[in-house]
Amino acid sequence: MKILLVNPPNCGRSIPEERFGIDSLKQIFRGEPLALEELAGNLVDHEVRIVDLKAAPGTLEEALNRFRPELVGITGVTCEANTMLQLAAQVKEGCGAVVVVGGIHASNDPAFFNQRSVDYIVIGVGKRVFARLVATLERGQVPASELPGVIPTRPGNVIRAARVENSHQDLVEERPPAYQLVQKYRSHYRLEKLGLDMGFVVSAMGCPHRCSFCAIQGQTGGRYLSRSVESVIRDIGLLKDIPVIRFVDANTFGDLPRARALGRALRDAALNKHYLADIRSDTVVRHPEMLEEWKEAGLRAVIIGFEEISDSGLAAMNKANQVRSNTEAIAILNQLGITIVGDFILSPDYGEEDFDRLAGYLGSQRIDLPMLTVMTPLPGTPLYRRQQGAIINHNLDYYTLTNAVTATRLPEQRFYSRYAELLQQGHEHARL
Ligand code: B12
Ligand code: SF4
Repeated sequence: MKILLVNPPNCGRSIPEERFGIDSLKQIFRGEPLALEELAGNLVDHEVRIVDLKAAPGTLEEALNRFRPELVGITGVTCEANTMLQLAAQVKEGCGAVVVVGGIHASNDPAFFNQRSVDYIVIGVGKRVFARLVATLERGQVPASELPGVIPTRPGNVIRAARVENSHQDLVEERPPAYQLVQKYRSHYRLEKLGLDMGFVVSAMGCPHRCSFCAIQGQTGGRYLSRSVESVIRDIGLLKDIPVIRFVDANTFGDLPRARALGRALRDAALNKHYLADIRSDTVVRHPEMLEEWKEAGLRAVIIGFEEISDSGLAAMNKANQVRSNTEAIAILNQLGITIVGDFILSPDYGEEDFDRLAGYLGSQRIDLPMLTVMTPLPGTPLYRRQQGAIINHNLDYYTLTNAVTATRLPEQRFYSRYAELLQQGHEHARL
């Protein structure tokens, strides 16, 4: 079958820019579409292409005309969901191919895609089931609803998403991502700050924790699935001379024995690369020796969700962590010389004093690259269920985590000015 996999363009919108002319909060992100490469890696008997509209905006039409795909798969996060539907409509109009959507938004809010332009919604880790769906379609059968994680759309009717709990087999780790399919876009996947090429590798999916704002639970149906050390090393090898590898896992260290073994294997393999990985602060505090080994292996930077600077704030998010462990982790990582990318979540409820407190905390700690987002009730999360009634902006284009979609306590312009100021201060001496 001829299959085209589509990565949407950067399409998030920015309230501070549109209403108040503050353009420093609008962010453009880039990196390879690993979800699509993973899916393609398991479609061995088919002709598969990837079009990356983040790297080459406006090229879908040309790809449809040239390739005439029979099936098109579209990925995307929540702020891309509206655009995914537009792309689906463009596909239907352009070539009438079967349209399948998947990814983090589809997994958390499948009903959103119950539209005429979409034929199937895939939820959870789609790698195995997508190949089965394609095979079923190729045989000309109407895919039975028994394919776990595949929902045929029924526009105008309520669709029911059965709970999917993915297993290790869904990772199909014996089949590597088809990295070669994005070769022509490679020069776009750079770590701008360092001017170095960066490649993505997935070593685990899901997360064992349950933070109320986090959409990751929908990725695997709540399970934490880690891949074998051998398959991870193999994928890094496939990225050949790319010097920086970003593990795109929500939590690379969720299974300690595996994480330890992976660190040692990376060290022994001496691949001469730098690694970026996500870790929780409590893991750093409990296992500094493991971080030391990872540092030897090439760990350059960690991404940590510190989120809040009070224990009550962390508890309200069900973060199951404490400020003390955040601060201790920062000290340990500073001492080891591992760069810290630190995520913090500002509440729309922030007053002047809250901005002052956060500015004070950031000023007192050495966090190399603070990432500041605004608390956003993402569809499908426990936070969304709690705050649904308080949402004032339902347009998903704004769900980029840099807009307040519930009312701000401060006047909006003041909120965004202080947010922009904090970000500017944080990024003044940023390094990676
Ligand atoms: C790498 C990454 C990016 C890359 C994506 C590269 C690309 N696609 O071009 C870049 C840097 C561009 C990016 C950007 C953003 N990101 Co981002 N990103 C990630 C990250 C770290 C990993 C994603 C990944 O590659 N996973 C590995 C792949 C293999 O897993 P996967 O994507 O889930 O795909 C599997 C399944 O979902 C399924 N699947 C996926 N797509 C499809 C499609 C079909 C047809 C099928 C059948 C199946 C299927 O099969 C895949 C293989 O198993 C995640 C966090 C995480 N750990 O997941 C955040 C994450 C996805 N990003 C997030 C966000 C919010 C953003 C941004 C808005 C910026 C921000 N504030 O962080 C922007 C959005 C871009 C824009 N402005 O339009 C959120 C999304 C939450 C949500 N519900 O929207 C996440 C979950 C992180 C978080 N903070 O919670 N991101
Ligand atoms: S925020 Fe981090 S620790 Fe919490 S559930 Fe999401 S991935 Fe896991």
